[in-house]
Amino acid sequence: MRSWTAPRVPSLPGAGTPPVLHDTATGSLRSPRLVEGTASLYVCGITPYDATHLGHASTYLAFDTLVRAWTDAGIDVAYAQNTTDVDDPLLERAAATGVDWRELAASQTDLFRSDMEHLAVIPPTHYVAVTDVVTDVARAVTHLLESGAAYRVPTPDGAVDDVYFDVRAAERDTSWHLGLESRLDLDAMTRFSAERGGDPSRAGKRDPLDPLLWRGAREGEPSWDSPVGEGRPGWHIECTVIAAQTLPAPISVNGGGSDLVFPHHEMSAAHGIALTGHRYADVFAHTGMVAYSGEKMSKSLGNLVKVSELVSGGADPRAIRLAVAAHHYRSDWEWFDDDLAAADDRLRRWTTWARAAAVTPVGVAGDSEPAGDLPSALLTRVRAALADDLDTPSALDAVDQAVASGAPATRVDVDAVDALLGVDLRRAVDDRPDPDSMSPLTD
Ligand code: 5CA
Ligand code: ZN
Repeated sequence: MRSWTAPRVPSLPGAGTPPVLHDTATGSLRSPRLVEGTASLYVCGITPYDATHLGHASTYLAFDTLVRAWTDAGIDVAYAQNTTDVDDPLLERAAATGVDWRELAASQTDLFRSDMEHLAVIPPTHYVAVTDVVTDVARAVTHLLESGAAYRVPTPDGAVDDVYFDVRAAERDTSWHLGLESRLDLDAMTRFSAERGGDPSRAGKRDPLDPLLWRGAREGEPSWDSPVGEGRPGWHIECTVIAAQTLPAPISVNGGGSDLVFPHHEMSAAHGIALTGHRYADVFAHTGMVAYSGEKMSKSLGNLVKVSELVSGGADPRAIRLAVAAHHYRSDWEWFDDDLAAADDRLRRWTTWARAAAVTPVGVAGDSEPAGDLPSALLTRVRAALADDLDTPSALDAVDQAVASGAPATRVDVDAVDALLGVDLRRAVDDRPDPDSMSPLTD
């Protein structure tokens, strides 16, 4: 599936340090392992039934910062992201609004692409829709049935079978165990399973926590003919299959919001080991939850601040990016409406400062280094902040201090803010790109 247009990323003198990241599975800071010099990243994508809100944006901006830091450290990055374009909440929204579910998914995915372009997010190498891998998921489910890691559960009327993953069999036959990734106790797992798409009380399961792998066809629901029978994929297996198809195992970093710690990433990891025999991911990284009006911002609650609405209301996307970067990616935080004005102030101060920099043509990543440039003190500070578990608040402080020092910006300073923080200071604040002149989405 097409992703979106990449922003221009200036190359910087010298090289950054690859970041250490907090790993949920060990509770410690770790340096993600690379495979043959390449860092691989899988980030769980949107379920496209409503527009990108600031919670999603903050998750994708955090991993964009990781991609930028890796690239600056001279590391090749392979990045995959899915879009859950067939799932219960999407189907429910489509039914409630009388829109075809495919059209709803396509239009919201398009809006997400344009939000990501506005926010200067580097696109994934592989952007994969679940509806494009249904047969591959069915084959994986067949494999799990054959190896004894999965079993069929008929619906109460016996009309169709669903297929479930057998967590106890996986614990017996692989190096995975419940809690390996989430480090939660059984009570918490059961609660989260019920709250986050699981069905611990479904009759006929071997264990309440066994997750759905394949949902047999129901009247009025989309379904595909497949080796495992007519139906559609369960949630966790979609990410396992897409990651296995696009990235080497183990993935260097498996990422998403902290609402995915359990069951989603625990079960993706279990499916991965059961399918490939390899550990699923080296580091499991999770972003904090963004709240609004006192509660987690979520499509199901409807307390959303949408990126597209902020932008169409006149917000400078760079200010949105700065407002998000003012929070550490791991903290839970609440969006307040005046956050944007504060970020806009900061952006104005920074662009005024940047005007002093020599505005000569800049190199882009892959070009040879601009001759004669050395890392500036600011670049060194920003690199050090990001190397320390993507500490964007400290990086913003470093820029604030450089701006306040009275010393003029150098070209390297301006490039550093652009390449590492995704904020291009060469454009004045009121110099908005004409939305109609934005480059078209490419394959
Ligand atoms: N399609 C699945 C993942 S396979 C999904 O969770 N979709 S989502 O649209 O609900 O969320 C997309 C991404 O945004 C996920 O990584 C999720 O963890 C993250 N996310 C959702 N809500 C918030 C929030 N309020 N704050 C921060 N991140 C969030
Ligand atoms: Zn996922």
